Amino acid sequence: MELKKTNKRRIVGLTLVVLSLILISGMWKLVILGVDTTPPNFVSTTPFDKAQGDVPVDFLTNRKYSAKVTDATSGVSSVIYTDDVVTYTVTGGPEVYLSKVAGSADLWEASFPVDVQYEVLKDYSFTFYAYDAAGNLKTLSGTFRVYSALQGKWYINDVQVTSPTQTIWVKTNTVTFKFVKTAGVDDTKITCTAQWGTTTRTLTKSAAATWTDTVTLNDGVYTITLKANDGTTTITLTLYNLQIGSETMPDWLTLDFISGVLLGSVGLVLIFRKPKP
Ligand SMILES: [Ca+2]
Repeated sequence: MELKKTNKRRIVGLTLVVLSLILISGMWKLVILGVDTTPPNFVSTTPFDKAQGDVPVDFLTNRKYSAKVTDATSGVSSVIYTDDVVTYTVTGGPEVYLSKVAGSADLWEASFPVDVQYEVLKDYSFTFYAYDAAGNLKTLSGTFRVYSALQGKWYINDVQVTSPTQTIWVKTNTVTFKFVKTAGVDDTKITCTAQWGTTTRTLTKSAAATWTDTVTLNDGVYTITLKANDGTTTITLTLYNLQIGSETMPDWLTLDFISGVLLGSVGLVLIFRKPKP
């Protein structure tokens, strides 16, 4: 009995020694084998195909390519971007490698190479490539176009012109026209004019996205056509009733000279009495 116990102990001990030697020598390796045959999925990209619309001009100032890419199985391992400009004009490489954005689950970004420039309203072909950890590849190709339609607000002596039927009263003969761009292409491509009769005034850029012109006008009623052009399209606003000078609004047309109030079917009617000279 004693001999059998000793043998058992010896066998167990020897087995442990052999297992230890295997582990120490590295012959034992833990291998996890996963199967992933599905390529990554593009959720969104910038730039994007023109079938989805124009890429906003912010793209030219932000100077970043970006892609949201997911892969549920092995995960996205790399995202690459290329287009006509990146491929043919940039020295040092035909493509751009995007980096995963820290703190984001699936956003990848890369800055434009320094010498890359795009023009508005020109078509460029692009391709994004995304690999997962298993080597599956998904590509996304398209044609993009950069443009944002010009939008802005017109002011006359800081009163916003909102409608052609609006009447703007100006007591002084010094009139300032102002256009403030709220969306659109680069300021250098924008021209603004104010026009009446045979006169056309071109506004000058006075601040970022702001153009102004100051002019002295005789008393009277003016029809003013305001135009802003971005090199491609012109937006026009015509104001039919700009009243210049104190003569256009009588002094006596104030509450001091109300001589009566009527409440009729048309609403409240105020009656003014013009004082005798
Ligand atoms: Ca996958």
